[in-house]
Amino acid sequence: MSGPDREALARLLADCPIRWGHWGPEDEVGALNYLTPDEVRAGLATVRDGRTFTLGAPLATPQGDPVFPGRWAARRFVVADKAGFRAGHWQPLPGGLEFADDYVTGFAQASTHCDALGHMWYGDRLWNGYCADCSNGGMRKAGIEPIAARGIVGRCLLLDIARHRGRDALGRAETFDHRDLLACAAAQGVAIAPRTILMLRTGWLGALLDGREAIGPDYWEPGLTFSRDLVAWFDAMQIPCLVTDTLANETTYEPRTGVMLPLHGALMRNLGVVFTEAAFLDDFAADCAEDRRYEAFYCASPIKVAQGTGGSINPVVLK
Ligand code: UVW
Repeated sequence: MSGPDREALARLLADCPIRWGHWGPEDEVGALNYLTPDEVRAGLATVRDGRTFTLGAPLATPQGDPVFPGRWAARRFVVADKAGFRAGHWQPLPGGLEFADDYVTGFAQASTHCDALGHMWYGDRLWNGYCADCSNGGMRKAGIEPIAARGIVGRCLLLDIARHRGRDALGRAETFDHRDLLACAAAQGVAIAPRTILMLRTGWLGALLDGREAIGPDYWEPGLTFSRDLVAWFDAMQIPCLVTDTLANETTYEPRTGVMLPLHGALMRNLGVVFTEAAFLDDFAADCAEDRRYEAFYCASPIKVAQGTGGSINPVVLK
């Protein structure tokens, strides 16, 4: 696909709502402000039998992690292990204690992760109007630390788009929008309440992890597709956080203009919606399909990378 001009995204989003200043000039957590103590209690009220699910995909796997093309997977290097003690590279601590140590390196946006609000921008302004030069040498504004300090806690709702379409997983470039979310919710017998942490399952990550999908040079993922109505819906519903089982939380290109990742601009930069990507939703989704309960309590916090653009996250969901 040939690239659109550099102003195409700004034109596409020209009439979309922007929430800069809504939570004051110093805000760095955006729509997470919607997750008030009342919302946390509403989330807790969904918990009935104490079953728990974690959504983190493996990190630093030998076969390579789910990462967007252009990034590379996290790597783990063994620094200390029993073999090292046997070979005399390491000496036991006084008293005899031995240890295993790892060194892990990789992109903040590798495998399951949460994006800082300043992670992507256009027109030299990032979330809340901060100058994009705040990103120089580390995110001095709208980095991941304020999100990690606050945590992402509230009521979540799984919308299982793949199951709703009668499939294990959506295909390459397959799209859906807010009307599909409403139809899926209706089919699941649940209403989408305002201020809900939205979890959208495409089945894509499960397919990748078991080898039915691959990230090739013509990668184009399934997911939400941009429209002004969709952005207005997210704004009106006060969605604090979007969680999906794809790498970018949206289909890679806006089909009519070829603009890449417009919802990163419209939702993350302009509305302050926090993105959690590459979450493994299949086990939780199977449970929801069985008991027909799609709402749950969601509790997560990314790792606190100093001035980071994002951080690994392993959300815990309770039913
Ligand atoms: C992409 O993969 C581009 O998404 P993000 O950078 O938001 O993780």
